[in-house]
Amino acid sequence: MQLFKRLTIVLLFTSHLFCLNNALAQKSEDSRMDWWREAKFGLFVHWGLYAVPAGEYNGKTNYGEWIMQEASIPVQEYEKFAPQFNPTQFDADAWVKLAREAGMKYLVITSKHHDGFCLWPSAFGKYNIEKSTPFKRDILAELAVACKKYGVVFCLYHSIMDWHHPQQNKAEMGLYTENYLKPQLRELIEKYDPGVLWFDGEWIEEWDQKMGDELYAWLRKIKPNLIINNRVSKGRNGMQGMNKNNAAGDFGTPEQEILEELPNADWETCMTMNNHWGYNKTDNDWKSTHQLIWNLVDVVSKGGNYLLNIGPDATGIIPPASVTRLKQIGQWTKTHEEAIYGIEPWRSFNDGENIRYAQNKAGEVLIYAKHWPGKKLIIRKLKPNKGAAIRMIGQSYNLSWKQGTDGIEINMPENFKAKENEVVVFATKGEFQPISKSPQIGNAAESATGFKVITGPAKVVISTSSKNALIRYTLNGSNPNSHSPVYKQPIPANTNTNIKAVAYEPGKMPSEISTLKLVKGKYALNLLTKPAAQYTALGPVTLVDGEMGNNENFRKGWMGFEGKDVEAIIDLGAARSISKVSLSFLQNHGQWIFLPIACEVLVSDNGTTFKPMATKKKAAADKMENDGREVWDIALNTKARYIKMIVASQLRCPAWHPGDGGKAWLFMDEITVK
Ligand code: FHN
Repeated sequence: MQLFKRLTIVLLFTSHLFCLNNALAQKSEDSRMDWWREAKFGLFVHWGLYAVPAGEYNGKTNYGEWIMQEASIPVQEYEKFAPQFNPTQFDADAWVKLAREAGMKYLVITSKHHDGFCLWPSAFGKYNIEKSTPFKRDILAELAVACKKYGVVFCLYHSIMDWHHPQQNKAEMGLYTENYLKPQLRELIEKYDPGVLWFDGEWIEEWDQKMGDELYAWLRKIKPNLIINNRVSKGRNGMQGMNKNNAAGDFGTPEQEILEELPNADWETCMTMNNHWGYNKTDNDWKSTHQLIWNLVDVVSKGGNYLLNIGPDATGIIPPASVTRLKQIGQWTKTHEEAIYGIEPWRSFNDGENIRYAQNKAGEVLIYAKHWPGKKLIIRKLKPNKGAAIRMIGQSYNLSWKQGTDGIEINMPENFKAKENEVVVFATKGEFQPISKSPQIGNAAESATGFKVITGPAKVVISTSSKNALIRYTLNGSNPNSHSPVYKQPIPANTNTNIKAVAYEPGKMPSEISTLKLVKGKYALNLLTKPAAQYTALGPVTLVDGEMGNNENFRKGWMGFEGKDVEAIIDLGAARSISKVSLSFLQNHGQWIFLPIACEVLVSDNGTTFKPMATKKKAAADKMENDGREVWDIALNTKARYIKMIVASQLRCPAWHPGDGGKAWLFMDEITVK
């Protein structure tokens, strides 16, 4: 008996150790994750001293929670915000009720952001709500109580990076971790019992994977069922958020973007409603409720969670635009609960850009349409079982359907009037259908980016590798169908054209829709490097359309490339004399955007063999450099038809940057040729 008992203890301990080192590599069977996987939708709250300046400092108004760093505010200056932080309008019950009614089942609030200020009466240090502000109340305790009342799981964001603590430096990071970081984490767990610890700021050079993995194991010993994100250690692949190695963490953390594929791992996209995490009083660039609901659908169809952010102001008020959106989202989730909770990915998550699939525990396939489909909805990857009812979620309709030449046609109810921009959902039992291979429009580079810049008459080739496939296309952006023209020869074009094409292979469903946008620019530019999905602007034409990007809201008019060099070729159409080429770049240290370190320019007459002409170099980024646009003029004084530019990115954030080692962004805008 004794031996058996000892053996059991050893086995239990071993299995316990194993799960303590849970890496993100694949979805663990760990039941600890069940509530989180079921929850799907959470509220992120960025709140702290940065709400006092509300994004403004020295006349600039584009700051957020990074204001101390981006506006280079000395610690003693920034500490003066503490006695001004007195959020007397704060009402934890109202906040949590609003979140729950939006359909959110957990809440993650910044216990301590990078500025080091603590939103709870910590026994460690004085830089906290009780000892440094007139407010003194325990914000976290009030929220934890409200969360319990409404059945919302209380969770905490905690920054490893700390701009306030004097021991956060290479030499004393061990002391900072043992004497401050861990005692505060233990305090937070014991006082507030968070369901998730959401780490951030792990990119600093003072933190490494060994420290992160050890912290993960240490925390799991204190609270075995605690869930911890992958920013506790150093496995994250930049803003894409998933682990690229075996570093600890229970879920990946894509930020401001949604995975484009189905990963075999737990993940959660965090996103702002406007462009700032922390309160910014001038930022009214709000995503629509429709887009936010579609983001939620897009995420859950790929098995992820959606953590949507609010940035309350310094009085404790949630911006009205955020409240409106949360209430409108709640109106939708209330009638679509079965389409969000308790679902799993189906074998394919999409059918084009405006249809998503998922499946529920009853074995029905859910079909999500971004917009009201009109008389009928056409789907391709799912064929309902014979006689199977097609339900409309939240309504009491059973819809008829038939096999059409463009896919399965589901007939919408005659007398149902969907609201403008309403996501509609259907459910039925059925089987996956193999579909034809999508055609390629333009050359490989163009079909990868989805754009082609033209300066005049052009001919566009549509091709497919699948034999006896029929290609049908449209030129006005509408979806091709079985009545659209058949592709027979290259398509002539001489102006902005939105080409869409579908392939029809015998015995298969029509292919997914391929698109290529032809945009008329000053120069025929072939961008050989794919930009980040969320910084594509108008496509390559953005670089040659004469429109300057907006330095404040750099999502407008810039192309962003994360952690890679950029290559582009301009075709002048004929050999021309060229005095110089000018390229403009953006620098914004706070957003990890850096100038290039070099730009090499080559020329050619035939577009294949290029002769190096000039290179402009620049030392690696310097923290004292100003943010904003910089134009690089590179003299050529030559005659040629083609100009190739190879732009060498900073690639990684420099050692002095908080993002040290993290991927650096390169933002490009206008390229002009003189
Ligand atoms: O630097 C932080 C930022 O302030 C914000 O907290 C986001 C939200 O996850 N995380 C970091 C940027 O990646």
